[in-house]
Amino acid sequence: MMPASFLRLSPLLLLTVALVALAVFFVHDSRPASAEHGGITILSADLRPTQLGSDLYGCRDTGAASQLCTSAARLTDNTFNHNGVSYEIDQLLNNRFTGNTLDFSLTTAIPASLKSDLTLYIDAIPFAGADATQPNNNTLRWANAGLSWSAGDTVDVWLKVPAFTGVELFGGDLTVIDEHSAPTLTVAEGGVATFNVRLTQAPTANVTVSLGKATVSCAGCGGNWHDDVSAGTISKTTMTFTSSNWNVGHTVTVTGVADDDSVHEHFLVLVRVSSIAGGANEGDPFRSPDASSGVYVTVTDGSDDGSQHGGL
Ligand SMILES: [Ca+2]
Repeated sequence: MMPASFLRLSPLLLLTVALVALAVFFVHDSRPASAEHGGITILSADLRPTQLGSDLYGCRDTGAASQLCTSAARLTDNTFNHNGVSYEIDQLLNNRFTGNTLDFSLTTAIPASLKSDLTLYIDAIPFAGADATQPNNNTLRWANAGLSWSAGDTVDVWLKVPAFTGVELFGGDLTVIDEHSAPTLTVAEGGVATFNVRLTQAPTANVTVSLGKATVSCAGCGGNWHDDVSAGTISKTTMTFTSSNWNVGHTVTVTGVADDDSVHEHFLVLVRVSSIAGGANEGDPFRSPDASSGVYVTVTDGSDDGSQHGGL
C-alpha cells in the first residue's frame, strides 16, 4: 500500500509532471517547421561542440586560432558535393543566448539552388534550407533552433538533398538503352508528366542535347499494349547545356494523347548529346556524340485507368 504522505503529494507530482511535459512540448515546438523528406545524404559527420568565449557554443573547422575548436571538436568530415560542385563547411554555430540561433557557414557563397535543396540534420532534427535566413552569402541561419549543446557532446550532423529524378547524361561511353534499363514515366491519356535532364560533368563548351521518340519492343508487357510514338508529345526536342547550367535539370513535359482504343501505349524518349560547340578540348567528356539515355513512357488508357502519375 502506498504511504499516506505519497497520496497527499501525488496531485502536486502530477501537476509537476504535466508542467514539465508542457515545457518539453514547447521547447520541441520552437524548432523550425521543417518538413522531413527523403533524398540522398551528401554529408554524414560527427561534431563535438566546444565553447567559444563566455556565451557561444559551436565549432569552427577552419579560421583564426582564437576561433578554432580543438582538433578533437571539429567536424569529422566538412566537405560535400552537390550537383557536381564541392563545398567546405566553415562552421556550425549555436548561439544559445541570442534566440538560440543555429548558423551553418560554408567557406564559399551558398547558391540559391543549394539553399532550397538542402536539409541539415542535427541529431535527426531537420533544419530545411528553405526555412533559413541568409545573414551573409556564406551562412544559413535558423532562429529558435531548440538545441541544447554542451561542450564535449557528440552531435550527429547530416546533410540531405532530394534525389535527382530524371535522365543524367554521362560523357564518354555509350549508354545502351532498352525498356528494362531506361527510367520510366507514366502519364494518363490527356494528362501530363515531367522529367528532367542534366549532365553529370561540366563540359568545356556548350553541349546540345536532342530528344526524339522511338518505338521499343516490350516482350514482357503482355497483349494489352501498343508501341505507338504518336501516343504522346514532348515539349522539347533540343536543349543546350553550358559550363554554368550543366548540373541544373532541364524539364521536359510529356503529354498523353487521348485515343479511341482501350489499350495502353508506350514509346521511348531518346535523349542524346547531338553536338558540342566547336573548339571543345580534346578531352571534353561530351566530345563523343554517343552520350545518350532515354525515358520509357507508358500512356495509360483513359477507358480503364484514370490515374496520372510520374514514375520519375
Ligand atoms: Ca489507348
